[in-house]
Amino acid sequence: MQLTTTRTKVAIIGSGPSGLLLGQLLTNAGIDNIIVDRVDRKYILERIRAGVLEEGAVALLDEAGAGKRMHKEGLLHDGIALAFSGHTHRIDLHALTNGKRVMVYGQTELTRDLMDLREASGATTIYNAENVLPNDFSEEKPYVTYDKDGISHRIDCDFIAGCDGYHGVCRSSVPSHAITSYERVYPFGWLGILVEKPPVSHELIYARHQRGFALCSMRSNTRSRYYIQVPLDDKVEDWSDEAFWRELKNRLPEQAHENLQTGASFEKSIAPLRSFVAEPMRFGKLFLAGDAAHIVPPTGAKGLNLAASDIRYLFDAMRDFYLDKSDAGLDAYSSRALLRIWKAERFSWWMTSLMHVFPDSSPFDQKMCQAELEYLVSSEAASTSLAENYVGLPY
Ligand code: RFL
Ligand code: PHB
Repeated sequence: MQLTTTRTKVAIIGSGPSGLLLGQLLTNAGIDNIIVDRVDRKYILERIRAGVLEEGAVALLDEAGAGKRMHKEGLLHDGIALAFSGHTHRIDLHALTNGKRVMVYGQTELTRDLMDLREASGATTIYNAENVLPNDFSEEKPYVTYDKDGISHRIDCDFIAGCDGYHGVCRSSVPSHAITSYERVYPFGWLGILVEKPPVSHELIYARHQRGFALCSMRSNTRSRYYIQVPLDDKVEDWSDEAFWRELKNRLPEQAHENLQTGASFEKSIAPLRSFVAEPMRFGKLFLAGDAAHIVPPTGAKGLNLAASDIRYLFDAMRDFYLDKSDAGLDAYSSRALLRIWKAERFSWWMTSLMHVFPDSSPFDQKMCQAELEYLVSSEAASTSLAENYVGLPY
């Protein structure tokens, strides 16, 4: 097979939010980089995922120059609601955190903005690359290889950024003795739908009911995103729209029913829930970031936000290396990132444990959840703890 060789400073594997954000920040700083992804732009933009951004993620997108449409079309939220025992309780995020809020803006839109910006800046992205592999990252001269259109390609680089998600090739290329994984798999998944109807409420509702968890979210004032907890072996095909709406209604307090506008869904999927962390996040010249290094269950809305904080640390470290000839940020990257990651893992695990019904939970366990929820909404200290985690811990 024919072979081509190119050179760049940073080879980025993965064109999701982590890879695109890092690429844009590097490009803006004059540090050249190439992004390689195994699928194409259209495929990436069809993955419906996150919806809630912390202020730190919003600031980073602004710094990258990708915030214009987000500020125009995104929705700023000052609170969330917790629903249980037939009632809804508002958590005033804004008041409890000295004025912080979250931005509701779909991951799909944010990814599109970053892709458009990259295209406009002329930086290289290779889509539909096959057999992508990080090589020699424990040596001085790492490189990435891939095949495309019958030609083998090699990218020589200074660093490889592994931004290729949970199922990517970077983490699995690390020898098993050099990496430690921590994992919890939850015994349920989330069935999510998108529907072209106004949201049931102008703020998100997280509901715990004896039949299971439900979440009312949105993408805009006219497009809603709803989720319900389902058993792991349920199939999307088993869930008609009618069955979904019936089950969602069952799990929401009655006062929410009259505002719930139902209709035909245009996307429906089931996501499993998992907590996962791989340590460390640096292996010589290879740096893992985002879902490649860690997964949280979506209950705390932290996955994309953690990807953003990893990129904050990694970009700063690479900029200091190239512009100030300092290794300090690169050396500290893994431990700095993991400190924040574990706190978000704890919050996401706690929210998930509190809001879901576990198949093996005893009547005692159920009472504990009930008591904790009552405490959460009646104690300012407890509500503040939830609020400061939800809006995002400092970077
Ligand atoms: P991604 O988005 O998975 O992108 C990885 C990219 O790498 C490519 N890739 C490869 N490329 C080359 N060679 C290979 N061998 C490759 N293997 C993979 C893939 O094609 C892809 O383009 O990881 P990234 O960039 O780290 O971004 C992480 C976020 O996508 C993720 O954390 C969030 O979506 C999680 N998440 C949420 N996060 C939030 O902060 N707030 C939320 O409200 C929220 N809700 C959610 C979520 C995730 C969900 N699902 C389905 C997992 C709701 C759901 C339902
Ligand atoms: C979403 O809108 O997709 C969403 C919002 C909040 C979450 C998880 C997902 O906690």
